[in-house]
Amino acid sequence: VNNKVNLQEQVRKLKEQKNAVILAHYYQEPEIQEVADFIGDSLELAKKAAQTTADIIVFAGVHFMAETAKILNPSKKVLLPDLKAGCSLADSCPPDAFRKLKEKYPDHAVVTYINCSAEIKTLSDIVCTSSNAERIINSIPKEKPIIFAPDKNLGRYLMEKTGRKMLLWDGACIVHEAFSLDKLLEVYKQHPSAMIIAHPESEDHILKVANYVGSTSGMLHYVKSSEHDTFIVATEAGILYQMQKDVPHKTLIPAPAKEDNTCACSECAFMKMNTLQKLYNCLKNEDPEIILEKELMEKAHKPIKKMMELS
Ligand code: CIZ
Ligand code: SF4
Repeated sequence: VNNKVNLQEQVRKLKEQKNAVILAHYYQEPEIQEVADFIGDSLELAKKAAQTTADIIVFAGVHFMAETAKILNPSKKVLLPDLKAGCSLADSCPPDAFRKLKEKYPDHAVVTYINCSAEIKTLSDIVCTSSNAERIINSIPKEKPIIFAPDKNLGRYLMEKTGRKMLLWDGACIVHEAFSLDKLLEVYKQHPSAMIIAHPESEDHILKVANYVGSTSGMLHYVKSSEHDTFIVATEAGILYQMQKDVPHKTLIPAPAKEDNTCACSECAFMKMNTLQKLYNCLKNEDPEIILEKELMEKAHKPIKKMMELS
């Protein structure tokens, strides 16, 4: 038998036996998305994690996402197929350095993008995702100064959108900073009727030429509801799988990366550390598991709960 189909069958069986739910991010490989109970962006998956009645959550995504699921479900077992599936953006904000910045500006409200470690979340007043960031920032009283971390590109974009000045942490995502403006414009020349759409983690010069800037779910919605039929997509290329399913007759072109990598587009290598085989293994062995200290979970839960209440 075909190994993939066989593995998928076994994953589905184990999932039933163990009352497990599989949450997969849009950036996961199609063969993982196919066995998932829910596919979504980080906000949608956090909401699913908060609602689930399963005993085990298998999180096919990166570490901070699985951590968030654990924080929302301290008594459940949360598994991540590969514990090394990290995030360059989360890593760009180490807790000690961030604590120092926070101490220097004690009067500032701390807003953190969900792409950060649980420890950074414990230092935050409120968490946001790219889908709700504007609303979260607007919820903070006008006179209150803000520290925004860790993504400087999203932070700069939000400053423009909200008119708020914010102190930005100097972090970024390698995947979203990999797009080449020159190459993007070359592709655009060949498809002059295309709409350029971009995730706000992308650099300013990319956002400036984009027709639409939005979160993962925002971009999916835009492409579905737009009357245009060609799109150049500046975000992680994994999104194209769901997007093409939504709009089978439209043309989707991944924005080209600066360096020619294997797909000439930008893929998150951390996300791709999860494989169908590792997913199967972790469900079978119930390992690797996300383990967090109780106190850390309680502290990190507060700013996530505040976000959930506002979104
Ligand atoms: O990790 C990411 O790059 C994103 C955009 C996640 C998400 O789903 O918001
Ligand atoms: Fe982190 Fe960027 Fe990968 Fe998202 S795409 S998980 S922000 S490294």
